[in-house]
Amino acid sequence: RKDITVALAGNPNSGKSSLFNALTGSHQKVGNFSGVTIEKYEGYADYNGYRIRFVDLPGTYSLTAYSPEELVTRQYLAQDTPDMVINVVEGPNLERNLLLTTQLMEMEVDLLVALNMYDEVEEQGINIQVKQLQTLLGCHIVPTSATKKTGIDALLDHVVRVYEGDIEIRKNKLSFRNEIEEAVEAIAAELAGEPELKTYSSRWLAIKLLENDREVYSLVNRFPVWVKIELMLQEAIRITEKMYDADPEILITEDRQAFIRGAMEECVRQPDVKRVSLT
Ligand code: BGO
Repeated sequence: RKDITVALAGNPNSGKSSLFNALTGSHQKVGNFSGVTIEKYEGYADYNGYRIRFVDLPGTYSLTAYSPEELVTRQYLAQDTPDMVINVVEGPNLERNLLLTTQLMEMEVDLLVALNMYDEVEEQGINIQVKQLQTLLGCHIVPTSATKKTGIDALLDHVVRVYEGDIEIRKNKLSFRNEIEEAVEAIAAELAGEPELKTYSSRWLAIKLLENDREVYSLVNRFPVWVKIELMLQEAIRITEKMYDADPEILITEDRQAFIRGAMEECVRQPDVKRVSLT
């Protein structure tokens, strides 16, 4: 028997708990994430000779701001390094949910998207080009309905196939505008050489430093390479202030939003508004 560990991440109300229940049935226990009072639900599914262990992470809209839920999620992904992450997204509210998706892409985890509430997507007549969205996000997408229990086996099947490398997809990077992208890559290259940071994606650390993330600052500023990185950050700020009259943090947020808007335009058609008949 092979063990696979999968973390579930998603916005509050995306149907994450419902999906966790559908995946694990009665094989569940609850504990706490270390050091905090946030409950940690764990469970497993036995599927085709694999024991797939699921950890239900707290619901979050983002991995940027500071709430205990966001910190727990980040810490778990960076330090416990699950084999993959299923990002549960609310199909009818895709645009808002993709903000977290872009940030999971930045963490460079192996990602699968459960396009949940797909029953609602169909009922509302929303058209989602799943193949096209897969290419843009650089991960497989499985339509699910946690309440109608559809797509559950397909999801388990994808977990196994991604784990075994049977299905490949080119991980996609959300590229920022040139001035940011250059700074991200240069800083990431400096961080990549630090053995104590090796469970972290150096690209993610670089993005977070440019976003002024205090937690990542205090993680990184104790290493000798910090002296050089601090200068690189100052230089990035100088350049973006001059060119855009804005600091990198603002531009990174803008670029994420632009990516999401582009993805929505390319892949999602809302239903035609029905004419109200006046009889
Ligand atoms: C209520 N399809 C549909 N149609 N609904 C779903 C699906 C799905 O695939 N998945 C979940 N829901 P959570 P988080 C509710 O509880 O799992 C529904 O926060 C209600 N409750 O049933 O809790 C799910 O863990 C009264 O809805 O989400 C739940 O991510 C009236 O989405 C809600 C209507 O799911 C959130 C709905 C008393």
